[in-house]
Amino acid sequence: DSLTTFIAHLPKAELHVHLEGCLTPQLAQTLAQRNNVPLPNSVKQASTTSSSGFAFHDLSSFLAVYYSAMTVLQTAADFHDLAMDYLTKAHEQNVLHCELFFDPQAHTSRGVPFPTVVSGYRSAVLQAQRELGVSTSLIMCFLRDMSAEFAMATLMDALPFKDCIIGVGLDSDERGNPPRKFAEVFERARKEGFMRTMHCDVDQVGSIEHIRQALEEIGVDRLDHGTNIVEDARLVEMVREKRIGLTCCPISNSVVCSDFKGKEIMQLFRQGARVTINSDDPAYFRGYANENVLRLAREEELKVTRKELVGLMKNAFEISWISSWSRDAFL
Ligand code: ES4
Ligand code: ZN
Repeated sequence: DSLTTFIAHLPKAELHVHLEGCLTPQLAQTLAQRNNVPLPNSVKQASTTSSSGFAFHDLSSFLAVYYSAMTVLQTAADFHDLAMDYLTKAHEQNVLHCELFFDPQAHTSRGVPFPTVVSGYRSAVLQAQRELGVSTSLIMCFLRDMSAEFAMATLMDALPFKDCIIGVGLDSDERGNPPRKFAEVFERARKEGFMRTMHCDVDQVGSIEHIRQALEEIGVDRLDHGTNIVEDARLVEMVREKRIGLTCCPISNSVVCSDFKGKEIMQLFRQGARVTINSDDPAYFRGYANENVLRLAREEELKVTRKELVGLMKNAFEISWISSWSRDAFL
């Protein structure tokens, strides 16, 4: 219909996609064969179910499947192919700019060297720019359920790769792993010139305290999810005033949270907070950029207008970490 067409044609930016979350069961199968490694059970299951998707029902079961499937990633060529697979789909959906999360510790902890991961991803970034015209940069996430020491060592590994890694983030299991645990790592990252963001999802921890720490103690440049900030007028005023962006993910939320959070997203947007719509782990939640925008736009009671859809996408370009010169070209 005309709404679908409108969204498909809208120029988009993606600021919250995990590269490892772009691994489809099909690609996992190809890589397992190519590398002669056993097919992880999670992938076997995904390929035999009638819906041909990974099986999980909440964040912990999602993360278990997510980490087990990525063991098929072994060589720089694998990381390259994974990123190209996603960037090709993004390009088909008129995504002009991507900032892609990746989880190096999920690979280095099983013996894949850091430079193998980043050099594979980097060659895809360059190829996408060259062949598809998609501008792309990488955001390195620390796994918050691992130690701060491991995160710091990973930050040191990243220093030679500042040409393609634009910032750092924090993801994985939030329970018991507050932003404060990584204060020193994020301070060093700031001094090294990296932009900084963190996953903060009230549904995982039951309180707004992690959002507060990320904003007030760490001083992040962006918040990933963070939608429940809507409950705290003082923090909403802070993100508005400091123009701190929120990267929200409707379809992901509909699986791992109580709700897709459309009401909160639109309330924040209408209050002038820089909210954006993103796809998180598209191969797992089975929704790319267009599907996530459509999920929000289709919700009758939210009464989202086309002008507001343009505004949401404009926010994404505005809070992106591309140079202000290229940003002006997009806007
Ligand atoms: C993630 Cl949905 C989600 N939550 C936390 N960490 C993640 N890493 C990849 N997807
Ligand atoms: Zn995420």
